[in-house]
Amino acid sequence: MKGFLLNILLFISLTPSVCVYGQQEQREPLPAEQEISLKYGADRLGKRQDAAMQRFRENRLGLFIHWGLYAIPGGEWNGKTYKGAAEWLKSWAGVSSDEWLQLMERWNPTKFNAKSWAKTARRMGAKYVKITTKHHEGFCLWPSKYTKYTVANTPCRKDILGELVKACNDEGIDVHFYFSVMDWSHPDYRYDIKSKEDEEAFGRFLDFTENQLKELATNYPSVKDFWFDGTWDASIKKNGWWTAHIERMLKEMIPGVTINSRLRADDFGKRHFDSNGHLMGDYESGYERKLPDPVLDLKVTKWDWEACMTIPENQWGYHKDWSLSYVKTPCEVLQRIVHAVSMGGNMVVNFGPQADGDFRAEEKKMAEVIGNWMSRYGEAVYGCDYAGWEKKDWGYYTRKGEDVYMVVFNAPYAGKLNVKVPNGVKITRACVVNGEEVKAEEIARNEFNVDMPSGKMDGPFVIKLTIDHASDKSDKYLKAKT
Ligand code: JFZ
Repeated sequence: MKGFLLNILLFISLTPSVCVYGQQEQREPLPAEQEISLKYGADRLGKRQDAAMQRFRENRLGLFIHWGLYAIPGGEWNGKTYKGAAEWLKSWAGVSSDEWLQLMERWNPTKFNAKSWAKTARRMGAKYVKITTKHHEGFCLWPSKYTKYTVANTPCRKDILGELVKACNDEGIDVHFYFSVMDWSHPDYRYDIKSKEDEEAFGRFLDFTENQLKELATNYPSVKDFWFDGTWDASIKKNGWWTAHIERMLKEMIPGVTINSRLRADDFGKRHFDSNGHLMGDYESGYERKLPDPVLDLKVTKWDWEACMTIPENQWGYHKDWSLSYVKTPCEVLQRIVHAVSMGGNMVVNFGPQADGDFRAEEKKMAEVIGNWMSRYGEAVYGCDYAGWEKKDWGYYTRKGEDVYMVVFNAPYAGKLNVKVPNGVKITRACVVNGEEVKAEEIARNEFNVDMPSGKMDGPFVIKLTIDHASDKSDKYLKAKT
């Protein structure tokens, strides 16, 4: 709890006063007869079951990429280093938009190679790349015709987004678009609507944003997902109709496209979950610091969700100095990936490439270690879901059909991994994935001990359990009683 409060305080202190992030409070949905009628609430109840959603869900691991002008100063402005998120530097250092956007003259990522980014993602085991088409600063990685602040007007001139989409598609990697509605470069953006003038300006801004989204969907029709951000301001909350309209429009333009809950606000400005407690969009978008508790938060297994995480603390864009905060180890990153999957969610791990277009050494190493682990144990991640078994201290369960995986992060000195099985379930075989078979012994009713592998395990490992739904008649503990 203390850690949680500290995180919240840290987060609030890092957050400029102009924005208030929407909290994803979710309460039990109201009984149907007490529901209020909403024009812009959830479009659907329960999980989407179509093939595109299935694919989103089965991919499970994504690579987030935050890349924009902020990579150039890398957290430092006029000789001063700012500890906050590098992609927010404009705000921390109080830089005007005009001055900030002059960074475009220095946008010349000579080492950028879309193919090598796509290969890094694939080797890491990521099934999709989520790329910032436009972050809060307003600079577009594609040559948008609706603003001059784009890659087209830089020394590099390349359509970074187009190249990446093509390279990823060639590698069999899905592309998801991050898009910030809040745009610091646009004079018509408003944080709130307090006058007729605000209303008119923001109306023009919404048209501009809609045009950009249409442009993205038209020019890059293989995009699989739009991940909206920068939607927490009062101005957008007062225009819930627009968020519902945009979701519908994109879905008409790109059949199967998936959209995160952060886009949406309902008739009353309620975000993520509507005023009746129903999820809007196709999946809840959350953050690593709010990963659901594996015991207390099982409600999240009722809907699709995706969390994203950074390697240092809350640094998404490139920051020169990673010594300013704790930097997670590959094992800690893996644990969060598996934690998410064990509760029916996806995880997106973030990289913030350098201004020259290369990934920093720590990120390359991370991709390699995660990739090696995924190539051996990935079957416990891809296509897996919540297993429905009681959580144990040694790690997490994931499940694919009748196969249950034990992903062990904390090896017990006792040498036995205790497993509580649901009623009527027997473990008939236990085998380290791509390794030896281990003994699974029934030690009490609904309880097994699985042996630790005899070989040396130099990191988290996975045991695959084959299970059988034995009838109660064959249950020796039940028999002993009668
Ligand atoms: C937002 C952005 O402001 C940030 O720059 C980055 O792009 C990130 C992926 O998204 O930041 C947030 C928004 C909400 C939370 C955390 C970071 N949150 O609800 O915990």
